[in-house]
Amino acid sequence: MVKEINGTLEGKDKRFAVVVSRFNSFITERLLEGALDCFTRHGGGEENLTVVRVPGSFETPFVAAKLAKSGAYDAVVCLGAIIRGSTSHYDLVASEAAKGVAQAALSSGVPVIFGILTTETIEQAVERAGTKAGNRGWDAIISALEMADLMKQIG
Ligand code: INI
Repeated sequence: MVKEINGTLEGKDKRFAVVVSRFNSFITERLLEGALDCFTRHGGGEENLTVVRVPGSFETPFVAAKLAKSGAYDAVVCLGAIIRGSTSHYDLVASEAAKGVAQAALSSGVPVIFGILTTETIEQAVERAGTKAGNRGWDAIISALEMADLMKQIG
């Protein structure tokens, strides 16, 4: 018989850190609301969730890596909103944020979840922050729950 390993979505006794960018806070605070709602509705205890605010998505990987390596968390969730403007800044911030979040997970051995929106317009960001396209903060916690349980099983 084929052996299959799947992560559950159980929040009880899971300890998560959520790194939230202040930049575009009108979006990122909605992502955080979705994340908190998802965590508690899957059995997570508020006392097991730590929110850390950073200036922008560019700073997120540095802080996420520190948190992941601290040994205090089963997963780190990164929330941010990178919205294209009229300069190349978007591409630089988005590229470093994505690479950095992946690197934080690989270097720490702890799941670090990419819940950072990268959108062409403010409207696209609003759609993904609790309106018609769901809430990526909620989705990020689902991924964290699954990955944290998977790591427990794999060891
Ligand atoms: N940070 C974001 O999180 N989203 C953005 O859309 C953004 N743009 O477009 O500029 C952004 N820039 C700030 C950046 O993350 C750093 O905080 C800043 O460059 C200081 O290092």
